[in-house]
Amino acid sequence: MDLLAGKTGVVFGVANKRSIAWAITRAVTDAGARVALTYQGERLEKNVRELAATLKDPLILPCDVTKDEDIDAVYDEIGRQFDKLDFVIHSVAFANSSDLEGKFVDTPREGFRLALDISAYSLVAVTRGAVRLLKDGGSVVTMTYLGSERAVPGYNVMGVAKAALESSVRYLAADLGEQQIRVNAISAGPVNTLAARGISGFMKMYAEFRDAAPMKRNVDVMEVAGTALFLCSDHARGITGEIIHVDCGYHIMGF
Ligand code: NAD
Ligand code: 0WE
Repeated sequence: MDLLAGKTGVVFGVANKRSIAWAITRAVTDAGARVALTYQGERLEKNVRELAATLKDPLILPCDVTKDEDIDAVYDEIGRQFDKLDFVIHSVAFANSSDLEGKFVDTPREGFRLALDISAYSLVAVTRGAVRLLKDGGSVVTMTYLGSERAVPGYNVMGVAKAALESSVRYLAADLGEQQIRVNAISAGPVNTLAARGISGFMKMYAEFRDAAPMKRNVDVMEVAGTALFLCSDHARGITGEIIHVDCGYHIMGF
């Protein structure tokens, strides 16, 4: 069942084997796709190259999403190596750790700017760069979290960035629909990635999420990856501008 046979994609946001982006990479490559992976900086290059060694014909490129010239270079090289692109996975977020604790009201201007640049504007930039290569239309998928819709203690400026990201999904979907380019987000429940584990109180929240969710369990990262695979496939060809919750039903509950 090669859902993505003959398709090509680019994945932004693999840092290590626990990254949601890596789970998505495995799902789409298992389904027959060829991918380009980008890594944030030299610190992560070795990691990403080791992971990519398990893939068939991967392309590995550096990209700091705060740099327009990096994004341009990624698409120039993809244009040279792949004829065209069919999907883009955006799985990138960052806020200063000092802004993910304490009160949101104390967020400094620079912390706000940084979080929104990396976590929201970057979707606009990587989508715009991809358009010329998404010749037959395609699918852009980004990752979000419930903290965009609700005030989750500690998520703070990341919640504001995710609200901007989700709104960007709708405006991008409106702009690019005519070209059959679909833009959607997956709102995942807490996933035990290395980044998440670095957040104080994450494990406690992870356990409380499980008890409150209708399904009484946490989300498995492969459930998120499966949804991304679906969104990249022709089965989702009528879906754009959507935020799909993959959270074992957590968000439907009052308390
Ligand atoms: P992760 O740390 O594995 O992934 C985050 C990625 O962002 C890393 O690969 C990092 O290199 C990249 N990144 C940060 N700054 C960058 C920059 N300037 N340029 C390029 N790349 C940069 O953690 P993850 O949990 O897999 O997060 C992936 C996405 O999923 C994020 O958008 C996150 O908000 C979202 N998400 C995570 C969870 C969770 O609980 N883990 C839940 C819902 C949504
Ligand atoms: O989007 C996220 C976290 C993204 C993230 C993680 C870090 C850790 C390291 C962004 N920036 C940084 N900066 C760092 O220095 N999630 C959805 C996971 C998450 O983070 C939380 C959560 C959940 C869930 C923070 C507080 C409360 C809940």
